[in-house]
Formats: sequence, C-alpha cells, structure tokens
Amino acid sequence: MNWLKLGSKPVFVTVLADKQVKIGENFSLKCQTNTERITVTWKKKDQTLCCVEGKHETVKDGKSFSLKITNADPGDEGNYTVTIQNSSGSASCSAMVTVELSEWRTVQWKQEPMTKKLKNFGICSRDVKELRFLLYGPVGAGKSSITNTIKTIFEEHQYINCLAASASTGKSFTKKLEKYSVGNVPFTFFDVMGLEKGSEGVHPHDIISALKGHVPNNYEFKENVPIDKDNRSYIVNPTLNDQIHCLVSVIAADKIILMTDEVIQKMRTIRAEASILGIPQVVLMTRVDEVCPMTKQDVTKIYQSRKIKEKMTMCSNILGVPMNCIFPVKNYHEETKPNEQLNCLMLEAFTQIVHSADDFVKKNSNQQKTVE
Ligand SMILES: Nc1nc2c(ncn2[C@@H]2O[C@H](COP(=O)(O)OP(=O)(O)OP(=O)(O)O)[C@@H](O)[C@H]2O)c(=O)[nH]1
Ligand SMILES: [Mg+2]
Repeated sequence: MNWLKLGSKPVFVTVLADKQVKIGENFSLKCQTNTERITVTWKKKDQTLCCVEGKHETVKDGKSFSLKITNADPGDEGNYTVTIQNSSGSASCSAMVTVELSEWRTVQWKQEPMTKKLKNFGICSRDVKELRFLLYGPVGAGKSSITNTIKTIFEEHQYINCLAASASTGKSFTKKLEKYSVGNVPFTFFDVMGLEKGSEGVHPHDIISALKGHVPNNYEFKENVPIDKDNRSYIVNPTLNDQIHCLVSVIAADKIILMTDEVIQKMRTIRAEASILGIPQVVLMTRVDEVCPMTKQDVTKIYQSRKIKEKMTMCSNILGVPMNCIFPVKNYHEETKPNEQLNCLMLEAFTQIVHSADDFVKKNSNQQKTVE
C-alpha cells in the first residue's frame, strides 16, 4: 500500500480504555488519532485479530477508529492492541477486556450482622471451650495473613503480630504450631509451618497428629522428624478440646500453577486423613487480587470474575474438594484502614468454618452422645 509521506509518525489523541463487560453485551474499543491517513491493525493477545462476521467490526469515522464486538462471551476476554501506522512510523495502545460472569454466588456485603452473629455464637457442647481451626498449605500461601485478617476484624485494630512473611523466600516463615485466639469469641486458629517439597517444611504426619490433638501449642516442628509417642511433648490421650474441629487448606490463587506434585500429594494425604477422622474441611484461596485486576479494584465483583472461578476450579481439581467448600478471600497486606468489603468476604468464609467445626463438635461430644 502507498502511504502519503506526512513527515511525522501518527499519534493517538485518545487511547483505548479498559472495559468490563457482561456476557451478551455489545461493546466498542475506541481511539482517536491526529490524522486519517494511516493504516490500522487490531491485535488480540498479540495475534492479529481475525474478524469474524457478526462478531467483530472495525469502524473508521474520520480520525476515530473503533472495534465493535457483538454479544460478548468469555472468549472475548483479553488484551487488545491497536497499531496505527504511516510511512514515518507507528504507534500502539492496548486495553484489557474483562468479561464478567453473572454473579454466581452472593455475599452479604454488610459486616455488622455477620460479626454480631459470630460474637453471639455459642458452641453446641459445654465440653468444648473453643472451636479450633488448623491452617495448612504451601509456604507463603497466606496462612498467617488469614489469622491477621480475622483478628483485625474482631479486635477492631490492624493486627500484625502473627508474622507474615514479607517476601517470598521459598522457606516457611512460621516454624511452630502457633495458637491465636480471636478477640472475645471462642475461636482459635492454629498456624503451622508451610508444606514444602521433599523432606523440607512441615511433615504431613505432624499435621495429622495436630488434627488428632497430639501436638501441644508452640511445638516447634522439626524438618523430616514427625512428632511421635516417644516425644515428651506428645499428648497421648487427647480430648475433643485438644483436637482440631475444622481443617482449613490455604492456597494462593497466583501460585496454584507453581505447586509441585509433591506438595499437592502431601495436601491430599492430609485431606484424606481428615476425611477418615470426619473433620470438616474448607479451602481458602488467598491473594485473589494478584490474579484478577477487576477484583483488586472492587472486591464485590469477585463472583463475577472468570479468572477467580477458573482458579477456584483449579483448586477443586487439585485437592478434590467441591466448589462449595472453596472460598476466595483477600487478606490485609498493604492496606492500613479497615475495609468492609474485604472483611465481609472473609467473614462469609469464616462463618462456614465456624458452623462446620460446631457440627463436628456436636457429632463427637460425649455430652451429645449420652443425650442421644
Ligand atoms: N496481594 C496479597 N498478598 C497477600 C495476601 N495474603 C497474603 N499475602 C502476602 O503473601 C505473603 C505470604 O503470606 P503469609 O501469610 O506469610 O504466608 P504463610 O502461608 O503464613 O507463609 P509461611 O508461614 O512462610 O509458610 C506475604 O507477603 C503476605 O503479605 C492477599 O490476599 N493478597
Ligand atoms: Mg506463616
């Protein structure tokens, strides 16, 4: 093609803007240039866009250029780039298109009713003083940050004592079975060292022993030497008060694909043992803001995000857990002010954990058994 020699390369007057669209919606990506005498090419995910009839239409109106897309579907999501060119040079700009799903799970975005219910919660059995939840998962999954977030919600100030690793070192920051009580509510978290490949990190048998109530608080895990009966700290005859009442698997949304087969296998072993013991299980998928810009910007859109649903499906497949046991959550990590939406998302998951743990206690308490 012959271009007119203009002497200067074309420039954008306005650039493409990111779009969030709903399934079935028609939308356009638009830009304006300083000249009409240019060739325009559109790319999607770095590939030249193959215009499909009835789906894509490129429109030129003077110095305005647009790409119209009809009937948005998940395949339309991605990064779009437009390049304008003349004989003197070219310029490009890009925009991200996100196709929202219809909201497939609802969250109560009001914190007060949820915290009120939990603050008034009474454990079903008098035998049990506190509901005990164990957090486990790969190194750096966000286990300690979950405790921080829940303590921040209930204690109403930023809680940062439960040390979270500041950077990804690949080595677990938490070494002990650390107990964290939550405000004035009868809920206790146990935070453990992360799972690692090979003989490193916490041994799956240590987690299984903790589930059964054999491991005392503050027990320092020893790599590759799981606690056993010969250890002086071993609790030989644990009661329901020593046991874990809900097992919480923690997986970081942005690190799922980095999980090694060995770590996945360790998680499966622990889950299988918890199933045999009848201990309920919930998966918390953290760092959702790292995989979905839409969620990062507005956490209330989380159940409209395809990316989040995709990551939850991956968790479900890897661990063999049904989707209704998986909760995507965001932790406090850089924010210093309370955030009601972040709290609500965590409280939805936490409420599920509390009720599952209470059901387990109900089934296993002596008091209940004698009544039955
Ligand atoms: N962006 C983002 N970062 C998070 C989130 N949750 C945790 N993090 C960060 O992820 C890193 C690891 O979090 P930790 O809570 O230390 O993870 P851990 O599972 O306790 O790690 P180990 O104890 O070392 O096994 C820290 O830098 C946190 O600040 C989240 O929801 N979003
Ligand atoms: Mg930790």
